[in-house]
Amino acid sequence: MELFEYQAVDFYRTLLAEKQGNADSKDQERAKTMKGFLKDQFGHDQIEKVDLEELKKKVEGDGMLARAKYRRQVQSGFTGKRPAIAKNEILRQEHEHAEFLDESAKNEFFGFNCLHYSVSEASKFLKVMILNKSGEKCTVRACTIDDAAKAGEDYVKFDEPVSFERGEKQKYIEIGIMNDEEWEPDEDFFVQLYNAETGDELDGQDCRTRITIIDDDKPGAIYFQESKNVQADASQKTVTIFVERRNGSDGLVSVDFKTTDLDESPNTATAGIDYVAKEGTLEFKHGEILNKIEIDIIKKDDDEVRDESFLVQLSNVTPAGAKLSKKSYMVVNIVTDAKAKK
Ligand SMILES: [Ca+2]
Ligand SMILES: [Ca+2]
Ligand SMILES: [Ca+2]
Repeated sequence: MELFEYQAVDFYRTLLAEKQGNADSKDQERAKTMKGFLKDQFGHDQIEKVDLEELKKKVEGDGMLARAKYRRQVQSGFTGKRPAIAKNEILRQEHEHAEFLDESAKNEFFGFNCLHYSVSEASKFLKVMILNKSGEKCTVRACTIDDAAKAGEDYVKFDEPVSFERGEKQKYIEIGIMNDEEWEPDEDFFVQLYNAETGDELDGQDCRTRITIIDDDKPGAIYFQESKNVQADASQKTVTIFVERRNGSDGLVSVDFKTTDLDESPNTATAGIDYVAKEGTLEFKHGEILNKIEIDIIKKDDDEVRDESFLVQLSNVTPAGAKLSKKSYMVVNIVTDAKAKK
């Protein structure tokens, strides 16, 4: 990161120039980065309120650690871009750290050191650190709160007093994470700290931490098995169209299907005359990769030579994580002699 080629005085020069409207576009870029750093280190971005010696410490001297952490935080920032994850992969990550909060925004006695964790669904548990800032013997209550992630479905409810001995400045609690086979979006819940005696929610931005559960299930994509048209022999009672699930078979996936006449041409098969219209929903249970649609063909005089087509259309795949092939329809061709036609 370019920021740390700068000295503390560069912050003053650049940001004051910007305030006076004397910054060119390159300086404005720089100013933006510097302000981000100030906000994280001081809780605001007003350079005139920052003590030069303080800033020097952060930028040049013993601020090495703060800078490294800032850099790490920026790089691992959870900006909606989820990590790619394999099925059953264990992944536990920390994102925002409370040390970047302004002291006045924090609770005096208790707090989380990490304000946002992410954990993969297969991780079984997540350890969350609670700080006892006074170091005295004391108790705080920690309790989970649902957001999109629900206790009993996605994680194990936690609601317990956490006690510290004198001198014990931190402690981990363990939150159970529940695994399943169904695709879901990534979902959040919170852990909040409360006064152990009164039950009041504790003030301070570091008294609540967010946990994102990262889904690891691959519901796959739905395709017709046949890549060309399906040939249906006119002598048969039914024609079978196979539908496959590829690139994953986790959880329940469903897809709607419906027969449709093509057009008005003589080679169009007409529902009710040439075949029996049908619509419905195919369900692929967990692990299932093959399904079929059966459509009845209406019998004609033996001497009628047949060559007529209709469509089977797929639509509405669920859940949202499952995909549908670009080719979502199949042409079914009813012919007098399917073998000869092939
Ligand atoms: Ca789940
Ligand atoms: Ca899973
Ligand atoms: Ca899942």
